[in-house]
Amino acid sequence: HWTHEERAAITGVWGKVDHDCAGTETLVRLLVVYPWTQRYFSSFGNMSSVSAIAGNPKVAAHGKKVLGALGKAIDNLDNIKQTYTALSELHSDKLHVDPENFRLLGDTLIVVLGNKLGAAFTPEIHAAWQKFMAVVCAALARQYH
Ligand code: ZNH
Repeated sequence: HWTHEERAAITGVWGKVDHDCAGTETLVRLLVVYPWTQRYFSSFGNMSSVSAIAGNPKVAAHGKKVLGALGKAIDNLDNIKQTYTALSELHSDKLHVDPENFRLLGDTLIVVLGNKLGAAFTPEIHAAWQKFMAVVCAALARQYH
């Protein structure tokens, strides 16, 4: 269900950005802009200020992990649901993450990508990434019941 242009937009951006850096920045922004998301990361230590969050090594490591998982979705664009079955079960049954937060993370990542790429992040590329993140969110929310 992806057009050739959408595939090119998704993989093209992925090839251009530093994943670790984008992952860390996305998670920092999520935790700063939507502070209620911090409740899921009580084991991560100090999140008392923007600089504490930005300097928290566990936040950075987790941001990288999340982007690593997005890379798996990009490698399996035609099979995202199955790729995320176990991850969806984990977020539902063990982590109890409200799936609304997946959408917030997707929107935050898109802001970060837009910032990094500037004019190269065209409206068409933006639209393809919005569709991609919507599919990712749906796949992650799939095992909730
Ligand atoms: Zn998540 C974990 C992915 C979103 C919360 N995650 C995780 C992991 C991964 C992920 C890969 C790891 C797993 C293992 O270890 O096995 N996520 C992901 C993705 C996304 C997400 C892809 C989207 C896109 N998460 C999310 C959100 C939240 C979360 C939004 C909230 C807010 N996660 C989480 C937690 C955890 C995870 C809490 C656990 C951490 C620790 O370390 O403890």
